[in-house]
Amino acid sequence: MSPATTIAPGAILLHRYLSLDTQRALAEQCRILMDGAVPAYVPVVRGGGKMHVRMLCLGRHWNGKSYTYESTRTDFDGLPVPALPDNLRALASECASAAGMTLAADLCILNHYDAGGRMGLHQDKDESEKSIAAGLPVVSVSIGDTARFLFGGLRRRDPVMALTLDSGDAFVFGGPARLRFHGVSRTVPETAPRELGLSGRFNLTLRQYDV
Ligand SMILES: O=C(O)CCC(=O)C(=O)O
Repeated sequence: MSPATTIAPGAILLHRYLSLDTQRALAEQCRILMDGAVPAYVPVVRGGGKMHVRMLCLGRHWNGKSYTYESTRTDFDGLPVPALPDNLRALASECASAAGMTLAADLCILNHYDAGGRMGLHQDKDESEKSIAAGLPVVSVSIGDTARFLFGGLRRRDPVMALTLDSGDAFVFGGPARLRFHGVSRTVPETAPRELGLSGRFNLTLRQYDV
């Protein structure tokens, strides 16, 4: 049983929650999904900037131009979003439960960070109003290289703490932490467990759009 550390009210870190075998299977599944018939891509967001990750949404597609969810990728290639695999839905609910919360995930944003990968401070607030009002958590699962994860407050200017997210970690933030700003300032190349045969870092954020 991996220890659950409360980082802030509603924000729980499950350090090394996933076994190496599970990490290996997930890394392989992520690779296959990202290079599949509906491949990952680098989103261009509203202001015209390119994100610094490759992204693939499952279950619902997050449109980086409109900041809304949709069933086809109208901001990119018009392809239908792939289904959310059952094992990822189950993983989300297991992690949420280990953190004392409940989640019936219906979507996942899967990102791959290469050596220069990062993500600016933002809130996850594009899920339904009901889901956010209920404080349903986001479950974030990390596989591969270690990341320097930034976790701030409810306002952009609030102080930010830096956490280390290692391969196999699950970070769950819901309830009063659901709308806290967060981001990734950098990844640490070559830190992924060798057994994964993985270059870079996968991060899966599992969310529940609807209540
Ligand atoms: O990669 C991470 O740890 C965070 C990802 C994230 O913030 C997001 O997908 O919204």
